[in-house]
Amino acid sequence: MKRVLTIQDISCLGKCSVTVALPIISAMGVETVILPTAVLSTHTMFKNFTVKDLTDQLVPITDHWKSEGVKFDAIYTGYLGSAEEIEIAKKIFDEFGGDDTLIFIDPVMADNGKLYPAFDENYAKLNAGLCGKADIIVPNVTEACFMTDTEYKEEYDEAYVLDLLDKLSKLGAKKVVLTGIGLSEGKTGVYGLDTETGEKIIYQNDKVDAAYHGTGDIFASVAVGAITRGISLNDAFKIAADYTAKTIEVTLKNPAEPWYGVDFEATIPELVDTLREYVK
Ligand code: PXL
Repeated sequence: MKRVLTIQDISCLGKCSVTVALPIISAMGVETVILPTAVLSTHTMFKNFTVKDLTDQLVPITDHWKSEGVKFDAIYTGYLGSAEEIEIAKKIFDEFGGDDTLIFIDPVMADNGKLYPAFDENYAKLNAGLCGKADIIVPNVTEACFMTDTEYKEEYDEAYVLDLLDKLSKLGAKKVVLTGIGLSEGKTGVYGLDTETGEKIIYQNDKVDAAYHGTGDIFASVAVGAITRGISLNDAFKIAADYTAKTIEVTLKNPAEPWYGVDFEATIPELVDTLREYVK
């Protein structure tokens, strides 16, 4: 069985980061090892959330794994809590990475033109440095703008997307994939570039008109699970985009719709069925 390490926070309530990555990647038939960067009472969109930073635990935990000779097929990072944790993540890539280990970075720090409460512009620059060590990065437009000193635009054309991809490529990642890109009215999806071959990765599906927390983490987790199962990048991002859209749709139909996250638990069986079509 393939094994993924995911490095991100535990938000106890709020369905994001580890509480999404662990069930989804496991359901996709991939062992999921977690390295929690912090424990929060909820994600940071709630008021008065508590935080216990776990920076001082990361090195002892990974040193123990090292002594056990543990290897990972992929390392997937999401929400990291501090500048120091970004530096430690780089060291973990150096220690556990290599030709057989995919480094997948979702530089979670911002959305809708704004940084999340815990972060500043310096953090964004450090995240840009981290992305330089990745095989695949999946920023949204806001994160891409903060990492490349580009003006954020709510409405844009394809030239703007290509310019962002060009600037992201210069950070050093091998594949740069922008998420939440709508190339026409009512659509959303991914627009990516393989910086080595120049090949594009484009997928558009119907935009469901709702914004929920944690959907980026669901998208990234499915993509990581699919790629680790040997599915091509184009198919992996299609599966991830379709699953995320379907899950938002199902959540919207739930009369007791939780506003803090989506009902991915209800759609996991469909994800597993979809996977069977691709992995025999
Ligand atoms: O879904 C991204 C995310 C992860 N972890 C925490 C967050 C957020 C987004 O706000 O606050 C703690």
